[in-house]
Formats: sequence, structure tokens, C-alpha cells
Amino acid sequence: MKQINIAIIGAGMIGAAHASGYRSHQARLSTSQQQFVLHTVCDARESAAAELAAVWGFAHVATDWQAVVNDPEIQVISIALPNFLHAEVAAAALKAGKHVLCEKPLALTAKEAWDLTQLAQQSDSICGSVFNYRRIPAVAQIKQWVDSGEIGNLQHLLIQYQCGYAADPQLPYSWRYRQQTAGGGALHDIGAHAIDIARFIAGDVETINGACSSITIPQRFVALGANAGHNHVALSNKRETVDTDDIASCVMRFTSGCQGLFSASRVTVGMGNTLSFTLTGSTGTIQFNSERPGEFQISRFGRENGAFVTVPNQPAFPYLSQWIPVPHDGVAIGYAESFGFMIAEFMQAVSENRPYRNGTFSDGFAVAQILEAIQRAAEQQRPVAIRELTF
Ligand code: SOE
Repeated sequence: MKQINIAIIGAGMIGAAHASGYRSHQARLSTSQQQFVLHTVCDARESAAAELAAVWGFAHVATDWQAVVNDPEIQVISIALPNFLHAEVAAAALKAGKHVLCEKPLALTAKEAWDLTQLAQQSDSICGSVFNYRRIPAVAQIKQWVDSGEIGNLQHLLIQYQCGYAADPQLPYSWRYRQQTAGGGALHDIGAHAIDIARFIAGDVETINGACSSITIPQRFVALGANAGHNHVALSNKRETVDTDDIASCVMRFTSGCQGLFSASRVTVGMGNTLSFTLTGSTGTIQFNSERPGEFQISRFGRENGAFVTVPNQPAFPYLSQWIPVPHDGVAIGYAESFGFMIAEFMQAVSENRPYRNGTFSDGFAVAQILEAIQRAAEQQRPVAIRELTF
């Protein structure tokens, strides 16, 4: 029987989401001819790799990502590393002939993302960017309703991703707070997801008409020891200067003519991890908030009489009947499931040896262009056309 061996590189917070996704769908997507195998977890911190491997049932532990990427036993590389390593590890994995699922942002800059996308296109590898929010069934259903004209022509999109994980000045300095290692702050960490959803629903962006960016906590203390994720650890007296945005916002115009208003913040106290949007169509409005991922609200001209109705999950929504055990009306699903649906789609593409289409490297590049255009618009205080960032 053919084995498809999976390796996750990066055993931090998001590595666990990858591991959970593969674990949830591995058995279902294996057939009598080919079996997905949870093969290796790799992290420079051996104990973190060992713990993740033990929790999710991966057979091997490694500390050298280059050895993993070049291991002929391994066919699938899932990259869950800090931003500055995404493009380097993905390029090495592509050169070694592996299939690659890479965390967002695909790269630190639009140019780096473009080069990686070109490399992927020249290869036979199946590649995907981690855009799991597209797979929240309510979000996927909203896209279908917008496409089928349920709220008329889309005219305005207000989208926000708000978190509070960096609001505490006592959180340690890390790669996230440095331009060279993160590419950007809230913009690249969580804004990347919101921009992907904006494109998913409203199509390509033409111009960033204006943008603002702020660093609200300009210095942070360096940890005494190692730190990962957003955890509190013992701090030294040494401070480092933060040069990535805590809050970034912009106004944008889509090629369809739709207007967009976007904001990402990592310092909004009380917001754990909230992606929300309001879509204004010519005949209706739709609202979604990821804190209630199992529903959305809609108001249609002449139908809801000026009020909103809540549409809860239904088995007919994308992903539900296909992937969850109890797909009744109103069964809520959350973050981990959306991540799992994405991984299941990726595994399906690998198993059928066909392109992965929903959240490609090209989508990762398009998001990278928009992120950099927002940075440029904020720095230079001028409108930036996305075509300025073509290569
Ligand atoms: C930030 O806290 C974070 O983990 C992002 O890095 C992830 O991409 C997002 O999905 C959840 O929040």
C-alpha cells in the first residue's frame, strides 16, 4: 500500500491546529490503496516537537527542518513556523518535490511571495496557503449567497479582525514585533486572514485609497528564557523597540467597484480572536462574527422588514454534511473544524493528485500584495494601486 507521510514543521500554537486537522481527517481520507501517515513533527525545540507528536499521534520527532524537507520518506510538508521562515522552508520543500501547505503570510514581502508562487507553478507539487476562515461553513455559505445575488450587487464591505493578545505591555518581545522577522504586525498576523476573506467574497482589490498604521506599545521587554505563542514568561530588564503595527486600517476599492473598509488590531482588550464583517448589497445586508461561527445575520429589502434574521448552520451549508459527525440544523462548529476542513481539502487534492484550488499560493501572493500596498499607503500617505506591486 502506498503511504503519504506527513510532516509538520513548527510545534507552536498553530502547529497544534495543523496536527489536529491531519489527525481528524487522516483515517477518513485513507483508502485501501493509499494511507495518510502522521509521520514527523519537527521543531528546533525538541521537547515541543515531542509533546505535539505525542498528543496528536505523530510517529517521529525531528529538530532539523532541512533534513525533514529532504527526507525521501516524506511527501507532505505543513509549515507552521514564524513568518520569516515560511518562504525559505516552502521553497526548499518545493525543490525537494514535496507537497506544501504553508501558513499565512506566505512570505514577508509581495516579491518573495511572487517568487515562491512561480516556483510552485513550475513544480508538480500540490500547494496551499493557510486560509482556514474561508472554510467556516457560514462564511462559505455567505459567499455562495453573495455570488447568487441574494443581497444584490455588493457595494460595501466592512471587515475587522480584532484581538487583544498584544494589549499587555508585559508580554515579551518576540519575532512578531520585528519587521524583519514578521513582515508586519497585526496586519500580517491576523489582517492577512481578513484580507483573504475580503477577496474571497468581494474579489480582487484594485487600490488602497488610504491607510493608517500605529504602534501603540513602542517597546517590549525581552524574555529571560525562550518564549512561544502569546504566553506570559519571566522578563529581563532589557527592552527592544517594536517596529510592526499594533493597529492597521485602510480604505480600499475592489475591481468590481465595491468599497472596502478594513482594520486589524492586536491590542483590543476584550477581543480574544474576532473576525467580523458587514456586507452591504444593493438589496440586502449580511453580518458575520467569528465569535458566533455557527450563524450569520441577513436583512433583505422587502423580506425581513427592516430587521435582521439569524441563519443558523444547516446541513446544506458547505462542509457540514461532508465532514462533521452530527450535521443537524444549528450544530455549531468552530476554529479547529474550519482548520480541519481546509486540511481535508488539501489531503484530498494530494490523494487525487490534482491542484488544490481554494486558497492557493496565488491567493497567498494576492494577499501579500495587498498587505504591502497597505503598508506603503500608510508610510507614504498616498493611494497605492495593487498593480504597483506586480513583478
Ligand atoms: C494570532 O493569535 C493567531 O494565532 C494568528 O496567528 C492565526 O493565524 C489566527 O488564525 C489565530 O490567531
